[in-house]
Amino acid sequence: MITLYTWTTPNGRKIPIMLEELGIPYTIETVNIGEGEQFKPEFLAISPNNKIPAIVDTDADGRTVAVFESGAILTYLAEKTGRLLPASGPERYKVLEWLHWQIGGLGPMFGQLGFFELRAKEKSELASKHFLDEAERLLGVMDRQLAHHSWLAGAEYSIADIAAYPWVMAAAEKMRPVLGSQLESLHNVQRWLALVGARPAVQRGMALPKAG
Ligand SMILES: N[C@@H](CCC(=O)N[C@@H](CS)C(=O)NCC(=O)O)C(=O)O
Repeated sequence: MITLYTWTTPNGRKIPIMLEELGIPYTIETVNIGEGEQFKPEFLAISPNNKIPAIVDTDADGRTVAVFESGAILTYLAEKTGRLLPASGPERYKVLEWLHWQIGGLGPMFGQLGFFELRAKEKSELASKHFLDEAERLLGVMDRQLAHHSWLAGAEYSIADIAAYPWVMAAAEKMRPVLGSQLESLHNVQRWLALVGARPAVQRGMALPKAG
């Protein structure tokens, strides 16, 4: 049985989407990062970088595997089930490329843009411009990739799509005042958003975890 430690943020929603897609049993433990629950010693024992998401997978003999970092968790679950990540060959590395592109680029840059544009009490024109330019560049890269491929990493739906979707939705919703007009002009990203968003597992996963 898998226990998922997560919260209502883009990184936090990737793993519920994956687990819903896989249809394997799991339970959710919420970690309210607004209340500092990510610093509790019992959570740090699983996720020493004090960030969600994390999982603990316990097998029938009581042996446990704990994994933190959303990209590592998606890869672990894909390999455990043989789904959404090719086992070998060039297609595997296309999925890993776009997964790592999201983890190292899209997520951090959108996160920084959200901080400087929406949450920081002190405004910084330089920081806002820097992260807006980078967020727009990344969305342009994504649009060009999707001009030639149905899904982010190629012809098949994969963990790369699952990793990127909650972040692009955050750009379309919470970050709409800064990224909305560019996003609306990116027709390939719009097509992809509709395609991913139509999946029942994505709809269920995006509604998790329940914050209460
Ligand atoms: N690279 C990490 C990023 C995880 C992350 O930034 N999580 C945020 C929420 S979206 C968090 O837990 N923040 C709490 C903190 O920084 O104290 C991943 O992909 O899992």
